[in-house]
Amino acid sequence: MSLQLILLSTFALFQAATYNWDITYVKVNPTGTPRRAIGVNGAWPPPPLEVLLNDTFIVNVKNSLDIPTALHAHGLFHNGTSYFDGAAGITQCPIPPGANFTYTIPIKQHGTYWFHAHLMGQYIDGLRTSLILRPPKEAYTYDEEYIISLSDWYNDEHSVLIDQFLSVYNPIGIEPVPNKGLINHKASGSEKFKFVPEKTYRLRIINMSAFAMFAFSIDGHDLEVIEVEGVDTNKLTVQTLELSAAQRYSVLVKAKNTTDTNYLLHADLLPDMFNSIPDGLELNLTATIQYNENNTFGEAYAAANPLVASVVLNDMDLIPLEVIPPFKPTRQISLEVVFQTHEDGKNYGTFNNRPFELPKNTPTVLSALTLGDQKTNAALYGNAQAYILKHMEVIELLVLNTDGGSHPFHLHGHVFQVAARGELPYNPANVTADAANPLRRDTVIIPPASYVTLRFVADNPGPWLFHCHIEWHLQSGLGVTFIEAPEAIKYDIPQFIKDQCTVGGYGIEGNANGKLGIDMVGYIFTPGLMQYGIFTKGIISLVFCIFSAVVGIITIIWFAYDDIENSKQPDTAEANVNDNEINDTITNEEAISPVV
Ligand SMILES: *[C@@H]1O[C@H](CO)[C@@H](O)[C@H](O)[C@H]1NC(C)=O
Ligand SMILES: *[C@@H]1O[C@H](CO)[C@@H](O)[C@H](O)[C@H]1NC(C)=O
Ligand SMILES: *[C@@H]1O[C@H](CO)[C@@H](O)[C@H](O)[C@H]1NC(C)=O
Ligand SMILES: *[C@@H]1O[C@H](CO)[C@@H](O)[C@H](O)[C@H]1NC(C)=O
Ligand SMILES: *[C@@H]1O[C@H](CO)[C@@H](O)[C@H](O)[C@H]1NC(C)=O
Ligand SMILES: *[C@@H]1O[C@H](CO)[C@@H](O)[C@H](O)[C@H]1NC(C)=O
Ligand SMILES: *[C@@H]1O[C@H](CO)[C@@H](O)[C@H](O)[C@H]1NC(C)=O
Ligand SMILES: *[C@@H]1O[C@H](CO)[C@@H](O)[C@H](O)[C@H]1NC(C)=O
Ligand SMILES: [Cu+2]
Repeated sequence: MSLQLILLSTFALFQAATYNWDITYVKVNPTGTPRRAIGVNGAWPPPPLEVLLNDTFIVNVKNSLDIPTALHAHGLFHNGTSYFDGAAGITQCPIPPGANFTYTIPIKQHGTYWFHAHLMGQYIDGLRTSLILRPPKEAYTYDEEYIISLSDWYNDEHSVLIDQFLSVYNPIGIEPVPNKGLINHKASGSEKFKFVPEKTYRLRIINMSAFAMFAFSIDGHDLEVIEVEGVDTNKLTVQTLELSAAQRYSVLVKAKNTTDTNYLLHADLLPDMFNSIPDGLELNLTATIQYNENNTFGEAYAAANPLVASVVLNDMDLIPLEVIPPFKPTRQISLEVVFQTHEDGKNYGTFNNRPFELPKNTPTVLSALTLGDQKTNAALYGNAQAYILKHMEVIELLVLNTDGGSHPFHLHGHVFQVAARGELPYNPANVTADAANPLRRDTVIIPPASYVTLRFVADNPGPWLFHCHIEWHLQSGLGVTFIEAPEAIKYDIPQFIKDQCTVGGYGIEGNANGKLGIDMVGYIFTPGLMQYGIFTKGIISLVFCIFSAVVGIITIIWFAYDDIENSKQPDTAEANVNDNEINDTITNEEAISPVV
């Protein structure tokens, strides 16, 4: 029996939830201003996704855009298959226009997740939807369920906004402010959730925004939190939840016993981070909790306005149902959030002054697999800002936010324990991290002038991003890559992924520069980085740079001379080769600009 047959018959033992996604441009108008969005199979919003625990989640992607793309299942561990994490440039190459890519993801988790583009801020253009993973039996019983997705919406396309944002004309890094907020991809006031008296509803609230932060509440109703990002928790009753980009909660809501009145559901955009509030941006979004189609909002609404007396969730109070005592860290990594203007006049968001960028050539996962005994040399991963983790090391990330804004940080491939959170200055002597069973989640908000300590075990070999989920900040460099246990990576990358790298002009082996060994000659680092010196052998590399520059100049002169010689006898074949090279360079540069 061939290997393929064996694989097929093994797969047959499991069910698969298969989705065919043709990624296309679609004309949409959710807010009164028509624009082009990125949708699926000619429609927008993309369909919601659902998979049963232990089934295989399969998405057959066909890229019908004129730009590359990639898709990320947010919050999934991809244990043993990190090349399906969808982080373009890190775990795969971008899917070239016209190409197909099949994500095959065995589902070992349950809860509320989402699926979104992970390249160049494309999800801002609408390529985002819910992903619900269902266990055979939920931890709590309820009658019905609604998914409530909250997102921000811009009248311009991401490419326009990114150019404005990462520009010398924006040296202090003012982020584009959304034009509208949407509830379930619809304008405020349009969405209705029908409630039947006495029933219990599970609301799965997903913040899919690129920038805005929301406060969520329902007039006259308490929210009983039961899940945070795939982790079931003890019930905790609150009236308001604040969600930052990429965060999710499930709450149980008990319906009233009469149909006298309808209620408003609120998702208020918190404008603290907005530099200014554009005309027409309604901050307080609403939807209807509809008990009675003939009634509007009665006295109960005014009396029960949660803004009067509201308990806001402190996520640190959530206690996971599955008890995991605090991990004992064996290594601390300290990451300080710094926004500053760099040598090229642009404002970069960084950890420890080092802006993250995609590798210029070979994607990180293929470097980790092919660098041999150099795979633990962090410098060879270029501006991916690699930290090499040893297998089973217990990591404590100390994240210091000295910035004036809140940032939601997301770790791929894990949930982390939130051991402590507090105001700066950080003083280890007065940090109390004593919860017996600390909060676990995959995206955490760090308020201005605060720190958090996050703990996880390096038990998932592969390259994993840790980044700010405010899309603008990731674009400007606020991320690092953990190369987790590169020596323990067991898999081989499927051939079609390597083929797509080749088509896109990327390398399939060696360092971020696409060269074997430690040769980083010619690699262009992010402006401003040189002064911090990530190379221990910086001076040697500088000498090599100068050497290669000189060689480069000589080569150009030599080729120019050669061309003059050739132009006497035109050679069509060679001209074609040159054309291709030029095209490759263009595709490459577009795809590797400092965006994910
Ligand atoms: C899922 O698979 C695991 C191990 O493969 C097994 O222990 C578990 O019972 C399965 N769960 C369901 C719901 O099938
Ligand atoms: C991509 O998949 C579609 C089916 O979804 C198929 O028709 C098409 O030929 C495939 N394209 C390539 C380049 O393989
Ligand atoms: C969603 O996240 C964004 C970005 O952090 C935030 O501004 C917005 O208020 C959040 N929405 C909700 C409903 O929490
Ligand atoms: C309906 O709910 C209200 C408030 O929760 C309670 O006072 C009342 O007794 C309930 N009525 C019935 C018929 O259950
Ligand atoms: C919008 O909601 C915020 C709280 O989320 C509240 O402080 C403010 O008064 C509301 N604004 C309006 C116009 O209702
Ligand atoms: C709403 O009004 C319509 C027409 O008067 C009626 O048929 C319907 O039953 C009413 N619905 C409720 C929930 O009372
Ligand atoms: C923590 O330590 C600092 C000194 O760095 C001190 O000023 C502060 O009061 C301490 N905070 C608490 C809560 O003890
Ligand atoms: C990954 O799988 C290994 C081996 O089964 C297991 O020990 C580890 O806990 C898993 N890690 C995650 C994050 O799922
Ligand atoms: Cu941020």
